[in-house]
Amino acid sequence: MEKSSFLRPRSFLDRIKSIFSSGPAKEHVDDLEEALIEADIDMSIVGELTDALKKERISSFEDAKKFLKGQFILKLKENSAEHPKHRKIIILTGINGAGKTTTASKLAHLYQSLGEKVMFVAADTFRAAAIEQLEIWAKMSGTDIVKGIEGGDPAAVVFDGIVRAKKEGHDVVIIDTAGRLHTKVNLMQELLKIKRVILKEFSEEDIDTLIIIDANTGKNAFAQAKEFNNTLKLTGVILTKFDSSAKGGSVIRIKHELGLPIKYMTFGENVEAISEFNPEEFVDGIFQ
Ligand SMILES: Nc1nc2c(ncn2[C@@H]2O[C@H](COP(=O)(O)OP(=O)(O)OP(=O)(O)O)[C@@H](O)[C@H]2O)c(=O)[nH]1
Ligand SMILES: [Mg+2]
Repeated sequence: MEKSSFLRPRSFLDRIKSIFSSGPAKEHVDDLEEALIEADIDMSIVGELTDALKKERISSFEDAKKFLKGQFILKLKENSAEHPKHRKIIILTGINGAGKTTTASKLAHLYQSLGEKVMFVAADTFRAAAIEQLEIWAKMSGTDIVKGIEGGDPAAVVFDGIVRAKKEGHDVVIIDTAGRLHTKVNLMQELLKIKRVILKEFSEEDIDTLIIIDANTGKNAFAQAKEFNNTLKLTGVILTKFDSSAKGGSVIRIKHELGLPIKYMTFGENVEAISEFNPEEFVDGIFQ
């Protein structure tokens, strides 16, 4: 997988530092643009930022850092006030190993602590271990679970789950799906089928379709979000593994270009290691 320069925050910062050590921003526009592009900032923002750096007559590294931090936070906060906590049905999607199943348990724990009745649907029928993984947590926490059999049709399991949730009055259904590459068309269509099945009983407004992205992913994070969004009309993103050394990726681009809210961040294997996404904390990580 590609690595972003956010993965090496020092190199991004070092570049900005060396640019400003040799004069004000207006003399180094090309270098600034290049540093921002390599940090995965999308082109539409890069022009805006370099123009502003020139106009504001920013000439020291400290001022540039402060300015860029403020701008990144602003971009991440754009239009994000009005999102509800969650909808009735949550589909967790994403590439292999991103943290979907772990996040399913964390979300269940979080919503249960708010007094909600939660149901899991173990729709990763690709791996028996995935069903067991969720079942262990379901047993421990007393969460209802609907599961299929290895090799079964995930959409059929989902249908069973939502019918039961409707009958038994669950507040939220958390659907764990098998990891898949965004480039595999047939596997992406399988997710669309899951969504269609849900639409037989619920409406689009009842469904949160989230992509789980490992926060250590670089440029590829944007490609993942874009493809999943094209197929599924995502409603948000969860970033995982904030506790590892690396930070970020194309998160600002995902937010700005695709307009997808970043809902939560996770920071450990413990079931409580989840919080609402915090733009300040995220940007601090980039500028560490
Ligand atoms: N350090 C850390 N590890 C995490 C976090 N979230 C998940 N993991 C670990 O990442 C690995 C993959 O997590 P899973 O939840 O199984 O990922 P998945 O997306 O369900 O994987 P597939 O079902 O195989 O696609 C596991 O070893 C998890 O313990 C996190 O926030 N921090
Ligand atoms: Mg899984």
